[in-house]
Amino acid sequence: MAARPQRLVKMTDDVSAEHRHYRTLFLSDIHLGTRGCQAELLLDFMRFNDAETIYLVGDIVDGWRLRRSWYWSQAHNDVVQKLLRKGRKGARIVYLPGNHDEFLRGYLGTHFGGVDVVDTCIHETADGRRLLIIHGDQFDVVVRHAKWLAHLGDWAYVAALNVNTAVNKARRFLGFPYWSLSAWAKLKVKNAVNFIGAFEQALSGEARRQGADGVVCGHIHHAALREIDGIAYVNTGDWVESCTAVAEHHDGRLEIIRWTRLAEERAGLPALAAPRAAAE
Ligand SMILES: [Mn+2]
Repeated sequence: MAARPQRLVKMTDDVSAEHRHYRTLFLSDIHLGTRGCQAELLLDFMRFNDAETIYLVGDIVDGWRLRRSWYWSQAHNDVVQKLLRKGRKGARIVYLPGNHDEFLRGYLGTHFGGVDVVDTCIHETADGRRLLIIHGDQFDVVVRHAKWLAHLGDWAYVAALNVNTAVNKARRFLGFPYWSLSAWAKLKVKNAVNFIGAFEQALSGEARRQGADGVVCGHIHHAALREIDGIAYVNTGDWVESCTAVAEHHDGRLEIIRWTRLAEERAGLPALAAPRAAAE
């Protein structure tokens, strides 16, 4: 769990306006359809950043709120258009639904508008590492009961994964919103750090179980790039508060990009309003 510094860790506060082309871009937790979504900043990011492959690692559209309060501005439209345009211009786009865009889980294995929809997949980096790509909500119950499960072993772990899916299916059927472990944990501030640690352990553990060298996930709105017990743990962060993405360079190096260009440009003006996410 202790993060030991490694060459891959580099945080970029990108204030230059030069165009970058990466091998891969990983984005998650954009929450289009909510007021909290920083669509303008994301548009600006997409203007200056391209990649051969773009992974949308879940919670891109906020489908739960889509049924309650629905917020869709021109900028939200533009984000979708810009992504699709990148697809038309040759970028491979892979969409891995999360809990807020779970409605897309009904389309797993399909391909529409140049976008592949899958539950999880393995990405191979230019330097030959195999990374498990997954949103992460699949582990909410595992994380909540981490201690218990450690005692009970593998079958309980698998059972917990199934319970997580079943509970949220039932809640959806009954018209309740997704029960968010992380929102619940954040309410209990003292537990928040424990919660993030447990999430990171669960996800890197899953990568190891699947024989991967690392994991790229989202869900907890907390960008990270470090090694946990020999497994690369990569979290793409979000476009509600932190405005982060993860990029793979052409040599396989991974990097967290914190997109602050517009914010810098607007320096002197009041800080960009960044409403806090209600849930992951
Ligand atoms: Mn999520």
